[in-house]
Amino acid sequence: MDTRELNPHSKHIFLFGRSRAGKSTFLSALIKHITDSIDVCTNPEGNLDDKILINQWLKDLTENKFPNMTPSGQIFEIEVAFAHREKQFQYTFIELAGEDLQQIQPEFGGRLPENIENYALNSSAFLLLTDSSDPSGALSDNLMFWNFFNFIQSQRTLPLRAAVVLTKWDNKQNGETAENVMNSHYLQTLQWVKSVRVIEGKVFPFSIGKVTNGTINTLDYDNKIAPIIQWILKS
Ligand SMILES: Nc1nc2c(ncn2[C@@H]2O[C@H](COP(=O)(O)OP(=O)(O)OP(=O)(O)O)[C@@H](O)[C@H]2O)c(=O)[nH]1
Ligand SMILES: [Mg+2]
Repeated sequence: MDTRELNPHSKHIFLFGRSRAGKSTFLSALIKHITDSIDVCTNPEGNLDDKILINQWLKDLTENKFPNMTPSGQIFEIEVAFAHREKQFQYTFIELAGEDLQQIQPEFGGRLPENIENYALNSSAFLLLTDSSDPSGALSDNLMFWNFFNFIQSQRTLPLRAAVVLTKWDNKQNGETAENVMNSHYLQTLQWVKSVRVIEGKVFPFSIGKVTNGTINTLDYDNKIAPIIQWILKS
């Protein structure tokens, strides 16, 4: 894995979740939303691989395509700098393969690769993504989040900013609530997110839009992304 210095002028946002949780899809929608609705969006200091990835994501979205699976062993820094209501913001979203993040689980070694640890320990906020349409995977995600919290907590004493993103929400029945899903399948995660060790812990449902047979039929994510961006802007 590459080793890069963390940009000290940018707040790092760490995305955590297993393979196919929907991390890249979520992040591509977030970047597209910022590009479309906020004054300027650039990635001034990102390297070429990061820029190629962002451009590919934006192209995929305009063609209603899902992003490719993130290659294992690479760290992408998705840098966005923008002005919003006359204030300047700069964020670096850390985009990783679920395969690498899963190493936190005891059966995969029980530790994140060292340079991923470095990003995790220096991030300002954490987004924990889980596939809300997969109850059988929820149990292991709940455990994986628990292991991740324990790792962060063992290294940092201050409370952290963390939120859960329930992805693929389009598969849910009308009337289903994020609270119900958390209470049914992610009890420890919910307790942790709502505890005093987490600042402004939230649970956000998210979907890219209407998906039929694995293909994006209609993009419809802006109203789900907007409150998440508001939450990020406070970090
Ligand atoms: N129905 C539905 N399916 C989704 C949605 N987002 C992602 N998917 C499906 O989930 C798959 C995985 O999504 P990714 O965003 O690539 O997942 P990831 O967490 O980045 O996975 P890795 O790169 O392997 O870590 C996609 O290829 C889609 O098939 C969504 O909002 N709704
Ligand atoms: Mg990915």
